[in-house]
Amino acid sequence: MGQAFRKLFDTFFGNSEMRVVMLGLDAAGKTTILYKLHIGEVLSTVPTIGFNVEKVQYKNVIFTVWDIGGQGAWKLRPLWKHFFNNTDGLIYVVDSLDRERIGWAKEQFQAIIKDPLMLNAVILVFANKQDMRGAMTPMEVCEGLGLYDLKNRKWHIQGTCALRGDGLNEGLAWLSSKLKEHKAAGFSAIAPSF
Ligand SMILES: Nc1nc2c(ncn2[C@@H]2O[C@H](COP(=O)(O)OP(=O)(O)OP(=O)(O)O)[C@@H](O)[C@H]2O)c(=O)[nH]1
Ligand SMILES: [Mg+2]
Repeated sequence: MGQAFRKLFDTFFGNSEMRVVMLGLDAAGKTTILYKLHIGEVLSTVPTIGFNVEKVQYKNVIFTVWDIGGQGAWKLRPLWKHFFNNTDGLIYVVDSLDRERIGWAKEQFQAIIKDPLMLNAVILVFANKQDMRGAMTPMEVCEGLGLYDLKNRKWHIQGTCALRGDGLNEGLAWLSSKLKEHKAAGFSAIAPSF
């Protein structure tokens, strides 16, 4: 799994730096995914700002995960933009079993992708926990998040089981090819205005 992923990145990315941000409600499976990728040591920090940050760098690709699902972090929303700086790709992870909170996941997702610093980011959604009985299908997650209504955005949804690693490579293959196209077309993440 880790090997295949490494090969994929070696093939797709040159030397330009890529920033991929992984977000989603608590318990969606973000940390599990990060570890499953085996791309490097996961550095975990709890900044004074109030939410946990995990970081992995593999060559020129920096993956950052923020746990911003909690109510406390939601209140700190105005500060998020400082972390969206130079984001090329967004991975949004959904717990497909959590039907009750799909509305909350949508609200958070829509707020994130509408942030001016995220407007050029390509969007990969992981409909995670597909191994669980009663899980929403990727199509249901798609509807739940309002993905069909997105205009002028590059997005893709992938069913995953992070525990087994199913779907992760497929999703990341899509992401890396889109990021490559994006960079080739001259898109770049918008610099933040502080
Ligand atoms: N059945 C199943 N369980 C999963 C899957 N992915 C993650 N989990 C479990 O879900 C729980 C939460 O996973 P985490 O990776 O800690 O989730 P997180 O998004 O990092 O959560 P926070 O750090 O609390 O925001 C753990 O008990 C995982 O083992 C999956 O694909 N299937
Ligand atoms: Mg976590």
